[in-house]
Amino acid sequence: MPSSFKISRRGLITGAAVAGSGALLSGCDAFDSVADRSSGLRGFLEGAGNGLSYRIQRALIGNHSMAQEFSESEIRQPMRPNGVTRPDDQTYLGLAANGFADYRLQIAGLVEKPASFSLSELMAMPARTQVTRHDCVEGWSCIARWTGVPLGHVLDQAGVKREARYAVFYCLDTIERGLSGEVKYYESIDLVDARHPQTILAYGMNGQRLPVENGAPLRLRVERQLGYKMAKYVGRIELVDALSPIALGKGGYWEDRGYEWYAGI
Ligand SMILES: Nc1nc2c(c(=O)[nH]1)N[C@H]1C(S)=C(S)[C@@H](COP(=O)(O)O)O[C@H]1N2
Ligand SMILES: [Mo]
Repeated sequence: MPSSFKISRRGLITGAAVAGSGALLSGCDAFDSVADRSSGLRGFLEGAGNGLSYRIQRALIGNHSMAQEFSESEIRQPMRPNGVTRPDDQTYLGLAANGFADYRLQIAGLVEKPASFSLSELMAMPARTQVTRHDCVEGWSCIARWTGVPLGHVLDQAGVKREARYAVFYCLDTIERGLSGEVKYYESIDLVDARHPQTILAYGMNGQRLPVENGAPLRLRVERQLGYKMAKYVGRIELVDALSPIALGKGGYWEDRGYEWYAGI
């Protein structure tokens, strides 16, 4: 991604977020070499059109390759929060005030039976813990230990219809307040990534409840892609057959502002 793009993105982020990210930048390392965005393969992939990049990556890494996992000793703490870190939405604040006891994750769209799950129901489902590296497009990485329920398991509870191709994540936080109104964060992945064994809805981080900064009560981990794909504060997951009808049509808040939809690492 050209550096001019990074600058334009920083320009889009409003005051507090910029101040916060600057202050915390030293808490995490720059990209590890494997994720170096200027590396030959990486640059080649990013230079390609988005659809082409997606197909090449799928061909190169396959549908089932695993993201690298690390040992506990490699955890760099604290996990650096980024983007929205303290949602001020009334609905969210109400849920947070009550320790998310009234939170329910909604599963809707192209499913056999729309469903909703409380946090304790999600925590009672099969759990997976993984120590993985989070790479933000801004050029820093963190390693943290994530615990959650495999997304595939949750989707199976609702029964995904055959025609569904993508899972869209609607978040509880407002990322943008502008002249054209308020925008809550949203993201999407395809069902290959949704059913990948390392794709989890995380409620735990580094052995604790997921902090508000990092997306409490529930955030997506999709380990083969960049940080902006990993929706925090997930309130609703909708199964769809196309992304074009959603918001500005590119499948995510940052994608609608120029980022690639398939943000493979
Ligand atoms: N709901 C929501 N999810 C989000 C964001 C956000 O602002 N709101 N920022 C994204 C970006 S750019 C990154 S790098 C990661 C940051 O996750 P962290 O705060 O746990 O470091 O969350 C991603 N998911
Ligand atoms: Mo990011």
